Amino acid sequence: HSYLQSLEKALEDGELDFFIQPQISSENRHVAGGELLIRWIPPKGEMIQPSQFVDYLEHGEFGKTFLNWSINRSAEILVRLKEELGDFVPISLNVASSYFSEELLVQPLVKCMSNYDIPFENLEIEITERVLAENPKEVMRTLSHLREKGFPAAIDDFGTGYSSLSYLRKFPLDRLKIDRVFVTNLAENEEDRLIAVAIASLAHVLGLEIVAEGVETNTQGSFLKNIGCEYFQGYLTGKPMSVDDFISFYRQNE
Ligand code: G
Ligand code: G
Ligand code: MN
Ligand code: NA
Repeated sequence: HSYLQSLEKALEDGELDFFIQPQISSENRHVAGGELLIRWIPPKGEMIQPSQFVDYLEHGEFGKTFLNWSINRSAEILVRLKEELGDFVPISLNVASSYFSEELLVQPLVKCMSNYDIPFENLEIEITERVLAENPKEVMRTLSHLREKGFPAAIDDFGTGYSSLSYLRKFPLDRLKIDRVFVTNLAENEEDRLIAVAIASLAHVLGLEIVAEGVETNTQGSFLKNIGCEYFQGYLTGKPMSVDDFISFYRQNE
């Protein structure tokens, strides 16, 4: 019995589900949305973090099955948020490079969101900077299709992936997520502060909004707000939590 088989069974048995990590507006601290992060919750025992199985989500047949499940589950979550909170709350979905195509990603997204009657602007697609650098042509095509349809796109883990600036300028993106390696030591490390400032000005020149990841303290938060980061995502704003907990969290922060 391989790990992959256990994972396939876990998906069938409903043991995989999304948690949501809130993103707040740096301006008024309201919940602006959240990132979907997958969790394996076995009926007995500890929750399993995605680092244990993320490779399987990003390759082969299971990756395809998982992506289709993810799209459908995102739609169900959006509908649930609307029912509970009175309106859609935008969420973001991580998509692996192997599936970043019009056929595997954009068409199923359009079909599913249309079936559920969800305006496409409510589901943002996150792609890591690494992927963008690896396969710029295909990524560019897929991003253009997403933009055409009205799905927002974000570049994730920014600062860790060596993307060329000439490419970055041409990609139809909406938001840039500063990787948490530049956020963690902001208070102590002058070099990290300078890098954060440089990334923020680059993002704004490119017309991208900024999400700072891994924000844990108010000191980091005020620095990031001052350099123009529009959104925070990190333990300061909330850990990844179940959809039920996210709904309560949202209500408390209204
Ligand atoms: O909390 P955290 O351990 O959730 O997530 C670790 C990493 O796993 C994330 O940075 C992300 O890259 C990846 N990840 C989490 N959820 C998903 C998902 O639904 N799909 C894909 N492809 N990757 C995910
Ligand atoms: O998609 P991405 O690789 O950015 O996923 C975010 C990862 O970072 C998840 O594993 C999540 O649990 C983790 N994370 C989110 N907020 C914080 C934080 O404030 N501090 C730390 N150390 N990790 C965080
Ligand atoms: Mn992400
Ligand atoms: Na990230």
